[in-house]
Formats: sequence, structure tokens, C-alpha cells
Amino acid sequence: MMKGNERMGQNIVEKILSAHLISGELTPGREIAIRIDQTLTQDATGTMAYLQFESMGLDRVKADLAVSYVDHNTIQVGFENADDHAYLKSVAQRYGVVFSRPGNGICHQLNLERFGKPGGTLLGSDSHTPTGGGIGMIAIGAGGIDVAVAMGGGPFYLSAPKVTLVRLTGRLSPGVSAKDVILKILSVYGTNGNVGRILEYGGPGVATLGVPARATITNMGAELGVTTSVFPSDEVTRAFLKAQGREADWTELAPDPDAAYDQVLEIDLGTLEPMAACPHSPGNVKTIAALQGMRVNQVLIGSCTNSSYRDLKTVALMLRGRKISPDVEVGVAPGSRQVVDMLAREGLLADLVSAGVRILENACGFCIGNHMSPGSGAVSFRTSNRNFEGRSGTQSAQVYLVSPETAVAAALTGYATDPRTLAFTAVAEPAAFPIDDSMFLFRETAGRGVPGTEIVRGPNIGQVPQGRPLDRDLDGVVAIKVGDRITTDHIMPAGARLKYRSNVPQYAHFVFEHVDSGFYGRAVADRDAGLANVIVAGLSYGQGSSREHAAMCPMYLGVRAVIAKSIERIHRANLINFGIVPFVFDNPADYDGIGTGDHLVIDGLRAAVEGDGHALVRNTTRGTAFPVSVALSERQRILLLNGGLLAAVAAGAVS
Ligand code: MIC
Ligand code: SF4
Repeated sequence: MMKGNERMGQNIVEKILSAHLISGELTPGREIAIRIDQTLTQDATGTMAYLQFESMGLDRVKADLAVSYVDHNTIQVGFENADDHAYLKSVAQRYGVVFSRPGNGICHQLNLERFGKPGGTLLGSDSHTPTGGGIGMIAIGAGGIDVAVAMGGGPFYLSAPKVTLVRLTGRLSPGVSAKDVILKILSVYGTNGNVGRILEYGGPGVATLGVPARATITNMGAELGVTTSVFPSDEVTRAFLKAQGREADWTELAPDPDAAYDQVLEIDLGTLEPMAACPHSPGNVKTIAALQGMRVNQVLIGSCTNSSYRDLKTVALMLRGRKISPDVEVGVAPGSRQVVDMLAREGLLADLVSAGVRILENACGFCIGNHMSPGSGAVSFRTSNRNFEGRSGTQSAQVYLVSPETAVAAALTGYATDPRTLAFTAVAEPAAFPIDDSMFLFRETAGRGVPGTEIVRGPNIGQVPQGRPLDRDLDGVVAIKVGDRITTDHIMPAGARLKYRSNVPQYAHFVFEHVDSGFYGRAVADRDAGLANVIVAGLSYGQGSSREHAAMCPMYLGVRAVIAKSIERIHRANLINFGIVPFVFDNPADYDGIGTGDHLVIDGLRAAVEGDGHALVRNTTRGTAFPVSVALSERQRILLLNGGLLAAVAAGAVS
């Protein structure tokens, strides 16, 4: 990394970050602030992001480009989703945001196709925003409020990362694809312990991968827990942008020859084989060979990981003239309207339909458990990126994450099958994609907005809960004790509950719903008795989604602190943004000596946050005490003391 005045060659990460640096220095672990060129929101996190943006009192967006996508809640059971869409559309027009209508496609696929620019920065209120790394952006997922600040032209704060070079050599064999590359990396690094790191891809193997394949790989960097992942911008990138009618957006991006890295991982693409992430973690990776012969009940192809033209054409050609197994239900959800259009014009949709595939909407759909939940105990092979327990909508389902090729092999045979046993036609990236941006509204007023636009607020549009200044002492109760790798899907379920995203009091009923159905009642009772609620957790608390509701709703229920063995990046930032202190155990073994319902006291909680972050927790139920700490930047300290970001802005403590 770049240190002091020492002149060293820069890697790609350093090049982009230093070109966007507003404050701080690129020393790993130090807080830096960067300028954000583009922002994206999606509907499930977007309503709160725009409500927060509105509360900041700005008259228009100031980022180069802000896009509001509607892709998550498109099922529209009841009035709630449609209310959200109407609010999002009107608020976009008012403040100068481009609005991507429902039906246009999944935010990450669309941003890659139509807006991503090599060398730029993108901040999105969705954890898979790093998909943009496939086109050479530093693209980062964050909570909605951080995106609202960036939309308003404010900086984004993060820890300067360590950079790992993933050096690719060789070429993938037929039947092995980009998903297998990232599954391989997940098998090496796992889903925890990678916070504060960015993966930079390099080596001669890069040139063998198209932009959508690169985007599949950077997309699932989110599952590693890294800050983001980035590919160089080369002739392949230029060809993709040219095919999208955007060659002018291309710039070359390569590391300097003497660039340094904190760590190097070598991967020979030629040695990779088809793999699957097994229940219930993207890090639980096995080869398909090891699963060969296992019965498969459902196959779903799509999501922001694997829904490009190349992926779905490959699927259609594999299915051409064949029928899916009578024992498997198969669905395909394309990533964008452009992809659907191309499949339709080339007759590939007909191949899918005649094989027996159910054609699903080009949206997040099944990936977020919105529909297509598997039967009880069913085995589902999916090309998406998360297989957390219950996320599919069926608690007992066994979800495996696989490549499109492996998914088709299972669809045809009804069993886990190595796709290399099937015939393949290599699919090239097209020389020209059909361009039709008519489902992107308000491009002509982007960045300016239309003052006077009436903002539509149906009954589903609630308010952002307000934080309150940090208490002098903590007088609290362990409202729940959970284990390792608790995801934001555990904390704040999506699926059928997703429609309450704009209504925090209503959504709060479902916090930890599937982990402990008594949580809500206990938390409300403690809160109403004037006690603070505390969440005690194991390793890697808050993995997964960027949903700030996993902090906002607990805050609403009176949660004031989390004490965990470790906390993941986005969720930790969200906790601070909502005034919840993210403590970690100094001695992880102290976790064992705490139980749900224990009474915990920290004398001088405020003083600890003002000071060095060290505190002693007294467990008065058990008569024990244990040390905890929270490492904070000056800015984070101010946020916590004031009760979160909005409260700090309102108090004039931060701008
Ligand atoms: C997800 O894949 O979990 C989501 C739904 O896209 C989330 C965002 C959300 O919860 O709205 C994410 O990845 O950040
Ligand atoms: Fe949508 Fe799934 Fe991608 Fe999240 S992971 S953005 S739910 S497709």
C-alpha cells in the first residue's frame, strides 16, 4: 500500500481510491472518506433511503448519477409494494434521480449494462453492489442512509482496505464457469474474517472472462465479507461497453508493474471443476462430484449473480430440444429487459418454454424468498448467491448455490450431475446489445429534479425512527443470545415480510422471527420498562444483506448495544448509524458465560464511547464481569453519542 511520501507503483484499488480520496490516508485500517460518483438504491432499501434523504433538507441530488431501481418487491400482494413504487417514482422525479421502473430488471445487472464506468466509484444500498467491480468500478454496498448522504454529494467513510491480488491463469474448461471461480475462492477464504479487504483480480486468465462473468465473481465477493472486488478494465471491457453503445465510457485500468499487494491468491482456471455451496452457507463449498446422484427437486436460474445474456443463452442451448425431468420444477428469471428481449428475438425463450421451464419475472423474485419457495425439506439448486436457512421462504429447504450449467444438468436429470458430462455450445458476448432505455425515467432531469413535484405518500410510507443520545450508563437485559454467522436474514427476514420495509413499527414485529419468536414481546416489555435491550452474538454477526432495517428495527425496539465475537462491515456501520454500540468481547470465551435474560450493566457507557472504547460489563444475574471494546473513528464516536447519523446531523454535530 501507499505509505507516507514513498512513491510506489499503485494497484487498481489504490488508483481508484486515491483519485477519489477526500480525507485520510490509504493505510489499511485507517478511516478514509471518498467521493462517490454514482449511487444506486433498490426499492426494499430505497424508501427509507429517500425518506432519510428528504429529512436532510437538500434540494436535489449531487452525485454524478443517482438511480433508483425497483426490482425486489415486484410481486405486489396487497397495496404496500405499489405504494412504495409510487413514492419512489415521485421522489426520484422531485430530486433528480433516474427511476428504473419495475419490469426493467435487477439493479446490479442494469447498472452494469447501462451506467457502470471503469475507474469510477459506486455506492449502493444493496450488498451486491460490488457486481460493478466486473466493469472496473470500486462499487460498495452500504446502508440506505450512507447512500442518501452520498446522493447529496457527501463522502462515504470506510476503512482503508488491505488488497489481495487474485491472480488468474489458464482458462475455464467447458461446463465450468464464473460461479465456480467464486465458489472456489469461497472455499479458500470462507464467509468470515475477510472484513477490511478488497480483492483485485489480475493475471492472464482475466482476459478469458467476459464482463458478465467478471461481474458474477465480484457479485459474490459480498459473501466473503470483503469490502468489494474489482477487475481491470481492458479490451474485453471496451468490447462490452461498445456493444452497449457506451464505448466513450471506457478507460483502461491496470495496476502499475511494481504494484504491491498485501496477499496473493493464485487460481489456475483450467483446474477448476463444478462446485456447489451447500446448506446453509455460501462458504460451505463441495464439488459436484461429491454430491453426484443426490436427488434435486427444484432448479431456479437467475438473480444478480447469474442472469446475463451469456448465462441464459447457455441454459437455453443446453435445454434445446430436450425436456426437464418430470420430478424437478424449473424456473428462469432473466436479469434485465435487455436479456429477455434478446432471448425472445433469438427464439431462446421458446427453447426454455418447450423444455418445461417456468418463465419468471426479470426481478429478484425467488432469490429473496418472494416466491417459488421449495416444498418442505426439498433440495433446491439455485444460481443465486445466498443459501441462508429459511431465506427461500421454506425453513426446512436445502438450498445449493451452483452455476447455470450445473443447474441445467440437475434440471435434466433430476439429480446432482456434473455438467461436464453434457454437450456445450460456447456462447460469445454479442457484438451489439439492443438498447432501449425507455424504462429509465427522468433522465432528462437527472441531477436537477423537478421542484414542486408532489411526493406520493400512501399509507405504507412510514417514518424513519429517531435515535436518542447515548445513555450515561447501560442498564440492560440480554434480549437474545445468538450463535455464529447470524445473517441479516435471521435478524430481519425478507421474503413475505419484505412489504413492510417502509413501515418500521410494523416490520419490527418480525425481528428474529424465525430464530426466537418470543424476541419481539420481550424486547417491547424491556423497552417499556425503561431497560436497554442488548443482543449477544458469536462470530461474524450481521453477515449478508445491507438492509439497515436490521439495525433500525432493533433500535426501535430499544436495542442499545450488541456484544459479539465479531461483526461484519456493513452491519456494523448500520448499527453505528442508528446509535447502537457494536461492542466485541475482549475474551471471546466470555460469550459462554451469558444467557438470554441476564441483567447487564455498564457504568460509564457514554464515557467509554467518548474515551478509548473499553468498558467493563457487569452481569448482575450471574455475579460476573467481563471486558468489551469498540474501536471507533472520531466521526463514529460522534454518531453514537448523538444517537445515530440523523440525530447527529440534526444536532449539527456532523454535516
Ligand atoms: C439481499 O440479497 O439480501 C438483498 C435483499 O438484496 C439485500 C438488500 C435488502 O435487504 O433489501 C442486500 O443484499 O443488501
Ligand atoms: Fe436481488 Fe437476490 Fe441480487 Fe439481492 S441477491 S439484489 S435479492 S437478485
